[in-house]
Amino acid sequence: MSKTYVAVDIGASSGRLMLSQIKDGKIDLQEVHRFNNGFKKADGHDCWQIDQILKEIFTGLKKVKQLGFNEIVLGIDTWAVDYVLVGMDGQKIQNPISYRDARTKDALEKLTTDVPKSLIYKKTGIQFLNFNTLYQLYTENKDELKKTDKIMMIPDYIGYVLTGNAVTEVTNASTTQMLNLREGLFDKDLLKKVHVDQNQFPRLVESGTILGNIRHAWHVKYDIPETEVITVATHDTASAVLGTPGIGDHWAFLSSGTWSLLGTELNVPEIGDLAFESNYTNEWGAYGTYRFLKNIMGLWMIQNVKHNLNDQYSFAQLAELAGQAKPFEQFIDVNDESFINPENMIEAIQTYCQKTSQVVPQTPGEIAMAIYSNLALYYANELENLNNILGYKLEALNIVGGGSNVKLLNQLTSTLADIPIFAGPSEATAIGNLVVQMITENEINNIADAREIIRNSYQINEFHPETNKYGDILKDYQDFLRGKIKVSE
Ligand code: LFR
Repeated sequence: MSKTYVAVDIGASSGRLMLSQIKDGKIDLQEVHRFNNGFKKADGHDCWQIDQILKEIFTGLKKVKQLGFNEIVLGIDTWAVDYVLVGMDGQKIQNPISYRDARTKDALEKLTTDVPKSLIYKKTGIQFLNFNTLYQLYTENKDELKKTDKIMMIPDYIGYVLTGNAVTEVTNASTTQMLNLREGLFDKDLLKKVHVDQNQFPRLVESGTILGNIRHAWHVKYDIPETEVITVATHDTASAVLGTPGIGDHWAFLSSGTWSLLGTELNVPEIGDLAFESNYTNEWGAYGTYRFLKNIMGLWMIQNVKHNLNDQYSFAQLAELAGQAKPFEQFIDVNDESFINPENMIEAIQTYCQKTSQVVPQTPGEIAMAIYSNLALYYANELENLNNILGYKLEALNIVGGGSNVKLLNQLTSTLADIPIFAGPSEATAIGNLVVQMITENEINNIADAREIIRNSYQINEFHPETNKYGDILKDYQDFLRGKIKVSE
């Protein structure tokens, strides 16, 4: 009988506790608890409700115990780049501010007038996103930073509250854009630039390190199982890629959730000129790998549209309505800044189309189709980019995460990018979190075996290109992105 494992997997829009055991050589997965997540305005900033998140974790753990499990292993993964400032008294100084908050709007530009982008890229290999921890810390109040004993990334902070032990796990720490690739440590010059001392970050650890047991006080207070916490690949995207059952060496992944993370796994970082110019990232992975990828706006757009429509349609209904609308009625650069955190996503899309003198989508179906068809175009364009940078052709695209269920999007992408798609599992992030726990506990040998087990445990749906379906639409879109098709401001 295998041990009982629980993944705490928290994304920007929801969190869940997934319980798992290995049964008959397969990964058995059961959702125990699910809750909403999101940021709220407080003191002029978009803040995560970290205490509420902790409460939900305890509620989930109590449910695990009620199901009859008295002893478990636990791993935590969340989104990246955000952090909690912890004071000398071991308590958080303030609620963590979301990476979508406007405070970092100009920070990237300001910091990189002093320190050249090419130098930062050579040191870190990380893509330039104005919300990277580097730029967030740059905007942080200097006095507040002085009062800070420890800076903890979100999943490390959760692990710290649970166990009392503090570490900085590398898959997530690499997204700070402050880790030096060559030295394997925080970069001294970049730390200096943001007035942070190396000791303010707890010690760096690899994924698959035992953190410790949950504190006795929490057992007493919440009636939860005996729990050993393992520091897994704490960045959700790192876990998602580990949970992706690709075959061979030349497969691409698309982790499709709030963000679309499109890329491939490498054993050596790729920081050449083309990678730099195309703003590709080399995030550190578990077991000596790198996630060579790009952030694409992703399902965030449709999540917001759903809210804007007062949640009267489910995601499945929106996809169905999209299927009844015409694709490619307008070109949208989905990574345009105006979609990062708009007041109203529908209006942001409509304004974009007006400004670029294109057809303005009106009905929910038209809006959803505008999003899906342009996401598919963007994916196809980036796959071509990836092939160019790598110098070889990626042979298949594995889509995981909630977005892997959107058949319309999968089919459009397969056809536009002319690539076979393997879709699933949708819970790859939780699964990636779990398999690192299982490898650490010696129940699975290594990640190659884990991926084979995942392949055998879940249904994977295939999509194949439809020939000659959309003519030169991808080329036209690429011209649009390059600004060749003039758009009026
Ligand atoms: C996905 C993700 C991305 C990261 C973004 C912000 O959930 O972790 O990898 O770039 O959120 O943290």
